[in-house]
Amino acid sequence: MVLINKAINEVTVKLVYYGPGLCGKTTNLEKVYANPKLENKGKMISMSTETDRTLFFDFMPMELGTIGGQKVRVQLYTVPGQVFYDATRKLVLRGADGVVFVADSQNTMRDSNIASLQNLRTNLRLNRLDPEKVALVFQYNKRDLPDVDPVDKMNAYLEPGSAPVIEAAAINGTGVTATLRSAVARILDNLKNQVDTTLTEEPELESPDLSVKSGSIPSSAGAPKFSMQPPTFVKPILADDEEGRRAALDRLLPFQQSDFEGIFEAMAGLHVTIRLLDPPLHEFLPQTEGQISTVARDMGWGFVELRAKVNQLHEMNPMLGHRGCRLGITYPEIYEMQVRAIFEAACEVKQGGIDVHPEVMIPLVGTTKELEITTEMVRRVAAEVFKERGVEIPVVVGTMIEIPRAALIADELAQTAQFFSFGTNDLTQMTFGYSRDDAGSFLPEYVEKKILPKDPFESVDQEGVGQLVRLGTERGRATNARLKVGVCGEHGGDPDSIRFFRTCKLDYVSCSPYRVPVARLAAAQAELEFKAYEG
Ligand SMILES: Nc1nc2c(ncn2[C@@H]2O[C@H](COP(=O)(O)OP(=O)(O)OP(=O)(O)O)[C@@H](O)[C@H]2O)c(=O)[nH]1
Ligand SMILES: [Mg+2]
Repeated sequence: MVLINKAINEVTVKLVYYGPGLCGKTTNLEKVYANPKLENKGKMISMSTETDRTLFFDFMPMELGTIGGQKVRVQLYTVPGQVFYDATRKLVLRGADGVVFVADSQNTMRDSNIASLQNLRTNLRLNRLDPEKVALVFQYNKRDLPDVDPVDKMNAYLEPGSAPVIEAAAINGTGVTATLRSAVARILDNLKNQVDTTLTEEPELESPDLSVKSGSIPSSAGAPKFSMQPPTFVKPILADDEEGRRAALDRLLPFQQSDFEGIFEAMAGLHVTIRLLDPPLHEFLPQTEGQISTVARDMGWGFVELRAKVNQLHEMNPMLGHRGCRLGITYPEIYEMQVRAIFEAACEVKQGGIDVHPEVMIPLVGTTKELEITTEMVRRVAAEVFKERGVEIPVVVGTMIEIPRAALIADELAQTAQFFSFGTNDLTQMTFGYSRDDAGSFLPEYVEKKILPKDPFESVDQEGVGQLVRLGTERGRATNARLKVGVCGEHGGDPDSIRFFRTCKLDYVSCSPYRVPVARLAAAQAELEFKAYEG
């Protein structure tokens, strides 16, 4: 909302930087802040998580001097890009006069850019702002990287229409000021032409419901309900001994429990699959010197001390390192805390009159022993909670099948697991021996040279990885005919892969919320096709 102070001929406008996670919104503001040519800036206020991801917003007021006889003040905001911060994004957009949509130009970010732009439009409407009229500027960021899509290609999928498009490498400061100027110019144009940016028709009251109704929710992705920064797994992992870990985990427990309660309430009686902590260690650890010093201050450690600890935990191949059930077995208190949080939450919600069906999923299992140890732990902790609370809930434990060895021994795993979920991202990575994070340097050429028909991380490799899915399912069901089997990962939203999974007789696919509509349609089509075929 433009604030005009006629007495001193001054206007204040609100400009929001929007875009997918890690596209560079905060970096834009930091570069504006650091640019000595842009004078009269207020202090930049950032509220971020320990890993520098935006938690609420970044904010910086600045004066742009006199434009067209009017003194112009701009309030710059960013939103948190991570998918689950939607409520905050909506709030920050309130009263925006202009939006810079920062797209991440890397070719792997296409879907995230599209989803974020769609989410921007929805949230503008929910704030009674007309997406067609609010001053909008597109910034295609990270042009310095090698794997970026050409501008034409991005234009084709983002359809900026008449909105200006500015190429940028915010990290070097390139395009940052041009973006800001362009956005402010658009806002002032609107002002001059007296464009009313409020929506004339009634907005849909709720954003379209894209929630996965029975999906797997990584248990580290907590919906933010708190006005303070919640603790994270960084402290338990950095702690020197079990006692230190337990103390840090005790602080984390209420946050996890509260997240699970929210999830169970929202799912109201539907099955909820919760994967225990899975990401590789380095995703929790501070990386840059700035991050290390923030965490050190927070933990009351010395910088050098913490840096040494981080170095000690450094792994050469984190995706193949100390993660998933390996972490859960060597630091059992981590999984115990998560399981306690799940069942405390389940009991609480059930006592409140809502039916709950939690299913606990163990990640990265490669041997029967790993599954047996973790399953026993889940059942033991759940039983403790039930005894303390006087409530009983069925305990269902299953496993991810994402290590090729797990697919091969699926018959044995099915003696313990009550369900399987093929994690086809990791399964693809480990079957091909391609690091998913590094394959961008050769996969496009492989596809171009027809060495591979498609990027196997986008559409499942039916010939190789698919064989493991089929075989794992058959072997698992040979032990337990009623075994529920599904798939989770990017492939769960890819129509060709979904059709293939149907031929393997999988029960469900799980995918990111934005892919749910496509996945549902593809699953329905596959079902009809096979019904017709099978007569
Ligand atoms: N190579 C390259 N990296 C960039 C560029 N802009 C930002 N980055 C990097 O991308 C990462 C994310 O940048 P941020 O500015 O924190 O992203 P954000 O959009 O604020 O992310 P969230 O708010 O946490 O979703 C950081 O490591 C930046 O250094 C760029 O132009 N080129
Ligand atoms: Mg940010």
